[in-house]
This record gives sequence, C-alpha cells and structure tokens, in this order.
Amino acid sequence: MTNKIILDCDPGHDDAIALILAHGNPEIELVAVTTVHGNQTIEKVTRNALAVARIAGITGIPFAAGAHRPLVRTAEVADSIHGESGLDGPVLPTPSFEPDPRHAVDLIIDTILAAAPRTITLVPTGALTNIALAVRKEPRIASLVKEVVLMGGGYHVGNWSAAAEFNIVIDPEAAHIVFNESWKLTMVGLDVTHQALATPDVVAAIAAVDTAPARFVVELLDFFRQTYRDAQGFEHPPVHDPCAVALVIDPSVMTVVRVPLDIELTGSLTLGMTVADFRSAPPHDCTTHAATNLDHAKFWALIVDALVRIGDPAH
Ligand code: PIR
Ligand code: CA
Repeated sequence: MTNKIILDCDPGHDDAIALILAHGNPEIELVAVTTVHGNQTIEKVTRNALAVARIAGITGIPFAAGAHRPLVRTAEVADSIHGESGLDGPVLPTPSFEPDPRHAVDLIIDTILAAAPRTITLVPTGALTNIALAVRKEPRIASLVKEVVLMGGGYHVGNWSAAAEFNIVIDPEAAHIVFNESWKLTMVGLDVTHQALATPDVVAAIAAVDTAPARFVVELLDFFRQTYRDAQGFEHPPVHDPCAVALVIDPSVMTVVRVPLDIELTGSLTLGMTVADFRSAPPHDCTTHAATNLDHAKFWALIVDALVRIGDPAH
C-alpha cells in the first residue's frame, strides 16, 4: 500500500531533495505540492519547486503557491543558507508547467476532502502558515488526514536562535495552531536532522548515480556545504527535509517517541521553541510525537535509490 502525501515546502536545497525522494520512492504517491514563504519569497520558492519538478520529471500533479508571509510576524528569509534564489548553486531550468490557479490552502483542503478518510499524510517542510490556515478554514481536515509528519523544531537545540528552529520560529503562531490540533503529529526536528549529514561518502554515492537529477543533487549539496560551513560552523551539511519523507516511507529509519509538544509564543529568549515534556508517561490523549534517532545509512540509501529509479527523465 502506497502512502499518499501532500508536500508543503519552501525549496530550499533540502526541500528540493525531499521532493525528489517523494517522487522517486515507490512507497510514496505524491498527490500535490504546495509552497509557503520561508527560505525565500513565495514567488521564488514556487518557481524553484517547478524547476525541481522539471529536473526530476514530476508531471501530472498540481503545484500551488500559498502564504506569502507569516500569520502575525514580519516575513524573514534564509538567504544566508539558501542564497538569493532560494536554490543557489545549480543552474535552474525554466519550469515546464504553470502552478495550479488555486491557493495552496484550497488545494490542501480540496485534496483531503476528495480522498478517502485517513489516507493523506501532510508533510510540511517549511513554515506552518498554510497548514494552520487550512485547518482553520476547514476544521474537518483534522480528522480526515492520516497524520502530519513535519520537519521543524527540535527538543534539544535550535538553529535560528539558541532555542528555536527556523520553520517554527518564523511563524510560531501557525506552529502553535498545528501542534495543538487533534491530528496525529510527528515532529522530525533538528534532533534527528542534524544526524542526516551529507558526508563525503554520501555525496560520492549520489554522484555515482551519474544522471542529470543526481548531478543536480550533488550541486545542491556542494552549495549547502559551503553556506552551512560559513553560517553555522558545520563540517558536513545536515539535510533536514527528506528526513520527514523518509519517516513516511520507512518508520524503521528513525526512533519516534510519543511526548507532549507545545510551541513557546511569549518567551524573550525562547520564542518558537518546541517544548517537549519528557517528565513522565504522556497522557492518553497526547497525539504529538518526536523523532529522536536516525539510521544514517538507511536514510541515505533511500535517497540514492530514489535517484536510481528516477534515472534521466525526458524533458
Ligand atoms: C535550513 C533551513 C533554514 C535555516 C537553516 N539554517 C537551515 C530550512 C530548511 O529547508 C529546513 O526545512 C528547515 N528550514 C531547517 O531549519
Ligand atoms: Ca524547508
């Protein structure tokens, strides 16, 4: 049985790789792609998503642009990591199709309402603005989705402040809505994604696939390596977003615990922190989960396998 997913993303180097993994893995059926402000402006990340679609040969599914800014706060981009285009490094092709005319929020709602109950997994890999707006506009989606598996947050470290991760802190009010909903939610946070390092052996295995999409991924990783070294002091870049897709593909790729999670909205040092309560067994009505540990070899094998299956698509 394949898992139908909606990928809500802000490409973004690691979002691009998440898209490629979702498309190339046979356990996943990508049913829609939606974009959200974040790594760059909504115009840029939407264009980038369509460019990745062309490179990976993704056709026949809707792509729709969503929120251009956070619910409450001023928009903030991550150009120190992803560059001026949001996907600096490789040369990007002109998209081969147009985005869907609907707003991402409507595409998300329409897709979930049209599918059998509890068959669609929402996979957000950017700010949670679209997901929060969707569940406020159509609350029935909370019980109609299968689950939410998101990249964001982290219970032991931040990356945009000492306590907070980028996707959460740029729109903490949206994250608060999403984390407090009744759906099953799994946070694939920095606790695991900082284990998803693109080490030289990994980059070599991807390069060995020797196709246009694989070369594109190598170019993405080369750029990501430089900015992650300069801006964050990492030797090898952590490739966050495909971790969320990998968990949907194969739950054995990471360890997940059920734990109460909430979003800090008022702390002066901790705004946007994903606070996990590890004190005792979670209450029976707790629907939030946190990923804790990654099988590095299994994770990267999924990426290489997806690229092998994608091959060299015609365009
Ligand atoms: C990555 C991101 C933002 C900032 C940094 N420093 C690194 C983007 C990634 O696309 C990922 O979804 C998430 N936000 C990681 O914080
Ligand atoms: Ca992202």
